[in-house]
Amino acid sequence: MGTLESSRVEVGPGDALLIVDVQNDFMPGGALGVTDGDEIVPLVNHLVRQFHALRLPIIFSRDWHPEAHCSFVEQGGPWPPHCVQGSSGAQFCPAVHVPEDAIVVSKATDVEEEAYSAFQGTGLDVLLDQKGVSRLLIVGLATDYCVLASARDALERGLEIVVLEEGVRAVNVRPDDGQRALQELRKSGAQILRAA
Ligand code: VGL
Ligand code: ZN
Repeated sequence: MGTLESSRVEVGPGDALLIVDVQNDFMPGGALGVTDGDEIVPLVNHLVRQFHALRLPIIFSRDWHPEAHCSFVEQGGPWPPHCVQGSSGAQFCPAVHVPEDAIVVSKATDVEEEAYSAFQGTGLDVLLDQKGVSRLLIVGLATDYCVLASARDALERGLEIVVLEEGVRAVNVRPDDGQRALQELRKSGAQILRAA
């Protein structure tokens, strides 16, 4: 057992850490840069170190699109091309520590299907089940898309959810999309915590 200094959450067996899409293209200056997305990196690294020391599962999701993915503007989708498989923009932000034994889950890999959730088509639910995970701590990018969709899916699958507010940032196509996403998750039973 250990306490996360940053939030006074007690973590132990049954807990896992899900880090959503901390990829270059979602960092400021990236193809789909999230404002202040880089500010979450110190907290992410702190959590990674702590979960690693406790030998608890650490999952990194990544947006992993084929070229000409349906979500790209040229294909009629809403987004500029981003996170194309194998590109530098799709790499994890180099400032983020990815342990060798971390589990990497790739999503939205089908050219004709958008997938914001780390559970969509990845088998993540089975994997968490096998590892006896009952609660997921979620941080990453972006609050209003992939964090929201992943947390929703986790709640639907009966997992407990903790989202650390300092560990997420939003795209905010509408200015308060991020806050709305957290509000929805709170109403659905997720714990939304601020650092102490
Ligand atoms: C995401 C928009 C498009 C995300 C992915 O990771 O939140 N947002 N693709
Ligand atoms: Zn995407």
